[in-house]
Amino acid sequence: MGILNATADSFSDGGRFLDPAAALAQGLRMANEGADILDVGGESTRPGATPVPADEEIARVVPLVAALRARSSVTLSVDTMKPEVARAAVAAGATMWNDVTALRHAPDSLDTAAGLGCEVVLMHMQGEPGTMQAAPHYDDVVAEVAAFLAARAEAAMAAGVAREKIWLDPGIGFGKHMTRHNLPLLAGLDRIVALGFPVLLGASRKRFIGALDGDAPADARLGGSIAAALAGAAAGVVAVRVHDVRETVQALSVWTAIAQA
Ligand code: HH2
Repeated sequence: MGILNATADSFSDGGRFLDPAAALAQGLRMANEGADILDVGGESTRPGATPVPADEEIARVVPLVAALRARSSVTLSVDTMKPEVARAAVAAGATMWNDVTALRHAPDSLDTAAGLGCEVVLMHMQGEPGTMQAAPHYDDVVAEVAAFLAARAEAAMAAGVAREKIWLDPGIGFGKHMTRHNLPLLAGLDRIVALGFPVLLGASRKRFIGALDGDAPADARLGGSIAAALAGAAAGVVAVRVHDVRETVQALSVWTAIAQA
């Protein structure tokens, strides 16, 4: 899954793809590089990011989804917590709703997902985006994330989302201490996979990688991002959400070829 942020302030690529032509070109480039899914977002979720009103988010995301749909057969996902944005994106050609709040943000999130009939990614986050990194706490991070995701999958199915449409995501970096929580979660991914749903992993360029490498900035975290993607593949995740598609596809191809030899 290639990341396409039409935002001003995303932590790694903010501002680069706010221009519609640049965003379209980047999306087509990632599809050509081997992305099976493009995840289009119009609002950053990083701590301190400026909230984006729904109409502005729709104006950023929908023309981009429509333009990509017209030029490529790649699966399109919308990264939003707002049901009205998800509805507009699905009408424009998206078939997946990636929600970092696991359909908890709005009272009608669950019903909207059921009504749209699209695939949904339910991600774990402790707290709210603005404050989630202040003091995250877990007694057993893997068990607590797994229990949360299982409960959200149950809630989605109770609202009418089909079981086969549900994906789970441990939410690396969302209300998690950089190393004390993210690393055990990456080491315990097999227990999230064991819940029986396809799992998406988003570790690309995240801060824990910098924390393990002398505070390397976001644009110098490719090696660590690939290491995390391979750890995910080894644990059985179905997709990795990444900025650097070509390099990740190459790493996964080599890893798969070795595993099969
Ligand atoms: N991470 C980010 C955003 N959305 N969605 C899922 N399912 N999983 C993730 O790990 C995830 C996500 C944060 O990364 P990015 O989009 O690069 O930054 P920002 O939120 O600042 O736009």
